[in-house]
This record gives sequence, C-alpha cells and structure tokens, in this order.
Amino acid sequence: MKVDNLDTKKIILRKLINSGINVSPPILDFFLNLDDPIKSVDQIIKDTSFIPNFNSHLTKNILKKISNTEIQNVLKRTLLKAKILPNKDNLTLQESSGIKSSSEFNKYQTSEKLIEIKETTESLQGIKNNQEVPKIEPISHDYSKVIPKFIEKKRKKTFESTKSSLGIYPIAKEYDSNYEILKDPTGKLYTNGEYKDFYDLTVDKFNQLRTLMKKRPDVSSAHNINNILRLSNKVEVSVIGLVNEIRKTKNGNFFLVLEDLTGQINVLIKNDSENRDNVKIAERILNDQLIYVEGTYNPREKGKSGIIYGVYVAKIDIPTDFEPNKAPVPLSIALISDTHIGSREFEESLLKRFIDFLNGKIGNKNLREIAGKIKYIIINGDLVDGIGVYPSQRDDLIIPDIYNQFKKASELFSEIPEYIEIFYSPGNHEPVRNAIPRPSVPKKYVEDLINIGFKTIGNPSIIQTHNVNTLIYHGDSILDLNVLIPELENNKPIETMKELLRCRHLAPTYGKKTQIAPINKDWLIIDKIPEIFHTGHVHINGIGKYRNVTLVNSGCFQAQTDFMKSFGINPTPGIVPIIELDTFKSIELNLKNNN
Ligand code: D5M
Ligand code: FE
Ligand code: ZN
Repeated sequence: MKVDNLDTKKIILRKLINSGINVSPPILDFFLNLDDPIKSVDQIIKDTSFIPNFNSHLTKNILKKISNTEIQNVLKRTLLKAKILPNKDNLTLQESSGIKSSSEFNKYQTSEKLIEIKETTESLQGIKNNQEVPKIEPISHDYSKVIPKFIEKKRKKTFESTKSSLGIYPIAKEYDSNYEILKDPTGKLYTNGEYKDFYDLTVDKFNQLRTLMKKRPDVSSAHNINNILRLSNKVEVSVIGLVNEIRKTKNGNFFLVLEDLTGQINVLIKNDSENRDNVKIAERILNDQLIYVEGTYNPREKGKSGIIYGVYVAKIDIPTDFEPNKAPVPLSIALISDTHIGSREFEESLLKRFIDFLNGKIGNKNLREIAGKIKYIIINGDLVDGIGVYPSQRDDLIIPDIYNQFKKASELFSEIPEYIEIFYSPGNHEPVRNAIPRPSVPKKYVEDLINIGFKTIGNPSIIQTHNVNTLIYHGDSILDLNVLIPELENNKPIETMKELLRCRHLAPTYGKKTQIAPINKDWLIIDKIPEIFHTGHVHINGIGKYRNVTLVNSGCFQAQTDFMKSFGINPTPGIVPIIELDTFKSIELNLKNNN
C-alpha cells in the first residue's frame, strides 16, 4: 500500500500517542527514513515498553537502546543529517496539554510546528476495522518467577526483646505463615507491540468492567448502542459504555460521548439542583471510564445526531455491604514503600528505627506487643532510588550504582526477624519497565534480597495472608487523578484511592503521566474487592476506610527532594501503617516520635 509521508506521519503519531509515547518532530522524521516506518513504529513501541525506566519521551538515547541494526543505521544517518544536538530531541507533544484517548487528538502543538490529524471519532469497532498494521512475530519476554520454594533466610532468628527488661515474646513467631500470591503479572506480560494490542486491551477492559457493572442491582440490562441509534421514536433506554469524550456545555451541563463494542452515542446530563446525585458523579467522570446511564433517547432530527438525556448515571463502585474476611489469628501486616535507598534524601536512621521496632527494641510494652504481632511486611515500590529515572538524578544519589543500592537494602533488611515474611513489588524507580503492569525485579538485582527471604512480585499484585487479601499497587495514576479532579489533592491520597475503587480500575484514564503497557489483558481492573488496598508513590501517608475496605498509603522514608519541592509535595517520612489482620484495626507508627 502506497501512503504519502503526511499519512504515514499521522499513523505513526497516532500509534505513539495511543501508547502514551511523546516524540519530537526530528524523531518523527527519523521514522520516515526507515524502510517500513509503520512496522518499525510497532517494533519500537514494543521495545520501549521493556526498557527500564522509559518515561514516555522517545528520545534518540532511548532509540539507541534498541538493538535493531536498521534502526541504528538510520538513526545515525538521520541524526547526522538533522544535526540534532544533545537535549534538543526530547521536546514533547503532549506535555501538560491534558489530551488523551485516541479520538480526541485532532491537533498536536509541537514546539516547532503544528501537525494536524483529520480523523475525529472512531468507535471501538472503528479501530478494529481501521487496523492495517503489518504483523510482527510475537516475542515473549520471560520474566519468570524468581521465588525459590525453600529458602533458608539469612536473617535474625530471634526477637531481641525476649531478652529485654520488658520480656515481650513476639506472638508472630508462634504462628506459621500462611500466604498465597493470588495475582501477579510477572511472566504474563506478552505483547506483539501491535496497534491491535491496544484495541484488545480496551475490549478486555470494556468486557471485564461491563461484567462488574452488571452486578449492580440497579443495572438490570443495557442496550447495545447500535440498537439505540436505529430507534426513530423517543424511548427510555439504558447503556453501559466507555467515556470517549466528556465536556461541560456553555450552560454547565455535561455532554458525553459513550462507546461500546457496537458504536458511539451522545449523552447529556443536566446540571441542576434536582439532579444533585448525578452531578456529583458526572463531575468525576473522566475519559476511558466505564459508566451506566439511563435516560430518554431523542432520535436524530434535522441534521442533529441522536442523544440520550440522562436521568441516572452510575460508576461501578463497590457494594455498601462489603464484608471483609478476617484472619483467624492475631497477626498484623506492616505496609511500607518509597524508601529510595541510594538517594541522598533516604532517611536511613528512620528505617533503622523501624527495624529496631520490629526487633522489640523500641517503646513501651504496648509498642513491643504491636511489633511482636507483625508477621508480614509489604514493600510497595521505590525500595531503591534506581539510576537514570529522571534527568540529572545522578546528583541526588549517594549510591550511584544500582547493584550497590540493592546491596545496601539487603544489609538493612537482613536485620528484620526471620519469622516475618517480606513481599517486594516494584515502583517507578526499580530497574523494570515504567509502564504498568510491571513484572517483578529481575533476579540479577535481587539475589541478596531473595537470600534473606524476600518474595519478589510484580505491580499490581494481590497477596492473601491467611484469608485477607491485600491489593498492592504503587500508585502511579494517583497524581493524574489529582490533577484531573479538582476536589482531589496530593496530601489526601485516601480520597483518590476511594475514586479508584469507585471506578474499579487502578488507572482509569489514559494519556496522562501513567504509562500503561500494550498487552491484551487489562491487569489494572479491580475485579475482586480486597480487604486492604495498599498504595505508595505519593510519599504522603494516609489511612482510611471505604465501605469496609482498609485503605493505606504507606508514605515514604525519603525527605523532600528538590524535584518534589518543585511540585509542592511535602512528604511524610517515617510513618508506618500497621493493620491487624483479625480486626482491621490500624495504627500509624510514627518513627520520628521519641518512644
Ligand atoms: O515520586 C516522588 C514524589 O514526586 C511523589 O510525591 C510523586 C511526585 N512525582 C513524581 N513524578 C512526578 C511528576 N512527573 N509530576 C509531579 N509529581 C511527580 P517518585 O515516584 O518517588 O519519584
Ligand atoms: Fe517514590
Ligand atoms: Zn514512585
């Protein structure tokens, strides 16, 4: 098929933007110099999703990491021709523009020129039909599990306080551990890197979320959109769809375009006082979310498209009567994240104090008893600061070598009593890809940690301890939601987590900072309601409840960096949430207090 340069550019741009990748015009020109630009862009999308710490800007340095001879040769030629200077090639297309899913991008303002894409909207079906991407041989990336079955932990055998004057014996030592990894994306993250993967991901997301929506008692049936569009009379209808577009009209009403597997339809939700419940929900609807709408369909007339006047709108949410399973044993779980070992701002003394606490060396009898009940610890990402995570990170590192960062981590954590089970899931600073879901950290980095008994898992994951499920998610999308929903703010991560539960999705909108990997199954859906929902990433502690689910953001062990200062983030280092698995009572252990 012969396509001219402009068309090819548009296809390439669309593919990149659909996968959350930004490019500059020179890099776009580089693609045009390849023999088969469209095939190559698919290859590159696939490859970038496996480059550790790839942060969505496709720069020449990222391209250099791709081991394809043609790409490397053309890269050298193009860069030479264009005389691209260092640091000039990471101008972005979508930075801070707030744009998102496929059909909304009509214009992309680049720093150098405006590239227009004529396409407007397309239904899911449309995407499928439109698919003209050449096939690439699938490549499997085997991140096979690294958890040895029987391991002799090289950790402390005793709880020091048995020798202490208070004479507390750690009850957790009396109980065998009982855990199961219920969900872990590691080893299951296959992609063909094709446009079809994004299509399959969206279809899987739609199907899974629709199934959850149908469980709501007030959602009995929903019509297919193509059947509604055929109607010629005003009729009461209901529809379940993904939000393709949402905006406020001049009059303050909400105009939406909803999409299912059969087509797209317009919806209007009035912003009036009688409609307060609906308005409250509508104000938090974002692109790519799944919603249910009931209303009256007004068919197309005099050149206007048909529209549903919505009288009822709902997100999936979780039931009000959710009853969490409780453990039959008096044990607790401690949740931590964002230690950032290797960073100059890593608060080593606070982490050491936490480990002293676990060893019963700190506080009064009560505090030692709390320590003695801890049987499990979850580390939810950013254990190490990593390398090359953001520009000039090198200046902020006191340990500039990733292996040494892990070595330091294993030295510190080896002091934790050996009867405590430790689970380790990666964040955006670990040496795995940035796009979620993330596989567990490769064995070469974590051998020492495995030797001291760490169980490495992907992110997100679900771990069952006794019969209590903890959903572990680093929290990459929390900041996106806080930007998009005016009521949400960074220092209240629990409120954002409630919104994730209402959407039943960990990254309910595309196209912002959170990178989502192009795979055919959506791992980010919250299908099973967890007893405990654990996030980190924000570096600000929080603990709360939503309909009996215990919500925790585990803060950090890192003081404020200049980078965080520039975003106005005031971290709360050294506060550790601890949850009783038999009662869901929680405490926040403040290691900065002198107890
Ligand atoms: O994130 C450290 C802190 O910085 C945390 O509060 C999130 C915030 N953060 C991270 N990246 C960004 C961007 N791009 N914009 C605004 N705020 C951000 P960490 O994942 O530990 O680096
Ligand atoms: Fe962090
Ligand atoms: Zn993070």
